[in-house]
Amino acid sequence: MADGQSSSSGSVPGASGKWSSQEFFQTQQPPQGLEQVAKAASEFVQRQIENGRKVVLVTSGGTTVPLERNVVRFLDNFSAGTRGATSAEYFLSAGYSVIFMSRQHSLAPYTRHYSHTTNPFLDLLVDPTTHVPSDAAAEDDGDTIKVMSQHVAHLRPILKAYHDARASGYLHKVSFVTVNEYLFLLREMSRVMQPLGRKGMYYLAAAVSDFFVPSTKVPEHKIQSGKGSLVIEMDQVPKVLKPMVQKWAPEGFIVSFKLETDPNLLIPKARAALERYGHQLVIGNDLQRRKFEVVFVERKRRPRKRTTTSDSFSSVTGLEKEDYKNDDFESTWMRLEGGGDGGEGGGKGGEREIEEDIVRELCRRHDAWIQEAEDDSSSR
Ligand code: PAZ
Repeated sequence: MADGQSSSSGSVPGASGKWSSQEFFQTQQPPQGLEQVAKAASEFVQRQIENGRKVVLVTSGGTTVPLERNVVRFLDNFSAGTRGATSAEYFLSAGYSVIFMSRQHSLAPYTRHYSHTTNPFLDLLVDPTTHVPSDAAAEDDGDTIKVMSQHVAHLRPILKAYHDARASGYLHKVSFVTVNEYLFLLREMSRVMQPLGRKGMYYLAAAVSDFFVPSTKVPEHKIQSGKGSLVIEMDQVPKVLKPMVQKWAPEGFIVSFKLETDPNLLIPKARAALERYGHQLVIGNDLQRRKFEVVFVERKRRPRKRTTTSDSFSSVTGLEKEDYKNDDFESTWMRLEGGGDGGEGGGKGGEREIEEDIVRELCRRHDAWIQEAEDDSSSR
């Protein structure tokens, strides 16, 4: 196949349950309004290029697999989008412009701190019927709703960063719901970012379904009960990292995430992904430990760039370097001291978040990646 993936066995796309990305994009329905979404993103990218800024595509949240075309039921996964939303904030602070491609209604940068489950916004507000007059912040002029004074210190910097991000024009949002929408959008956003060359980073933190139901097999109406158990046959979602690396974003700095529940699979699967797709980095994480422990798996650097991984990590606490056998790859664990769980919406005031360390290390690697190309062109 043109994209280098194994084809399905018959002439019918996906006949064996396996789809090449080419077959997928030729036969599945693109999301409505894709052209306009791509146009808006392209204009955003052009503005960032004019301003000389680096851009990162952050994918975030889970994808659904609808079981009916008039969708009543769908398969989903656990991801709330914490990793993506949190990382997007740190990328913005690090001077990146961000295309935040997330699952509709999942957590978003800044607003994530006041998720309805962990930190309901109404709980922060003064109840005008019981306000305490001695509390200056609680005085009610009948027109204004006040935030309780004990929450102001936490809210103020977040509110400022939120407004700064909106006013700056450095944050662009795109949303998806289904895995099909995600795949079409990923291809489109990658193409749109191509003109950035090495200044584009791709941070693929969304939890993407490995299986889907092709459009030809999705019933139009709600599946009826009464015939006993329901058997659903799903096909394998095409592996799009390979065409992404080779065609959609050939110069991009591509970081994928690998989630496992069996810790023994984490590094072997991450290495296999690097070998198969040839991108820059896989960040492995275990479902239960993902908020305080991740592992960077990457190819060993060539000798001419002798900023070793251990050097580049030296400023981060809780990191251990570990050469994984004597081969071409190395894995580096990153841990938050104390192993705290920041909760669904992220840390409460003062708690450290592992995304801060992840993003700092990625920025360093991305800069080296950009520099490498500049060195190459000046030595020619
Ligand atoms: O969204 P969240 O913060 O709850 O979880 C983040 C994550 C585990 C989905 C992410 O770190 C990740 O591993 N994404 C890739 C998952 C995968 O498809 O393997």
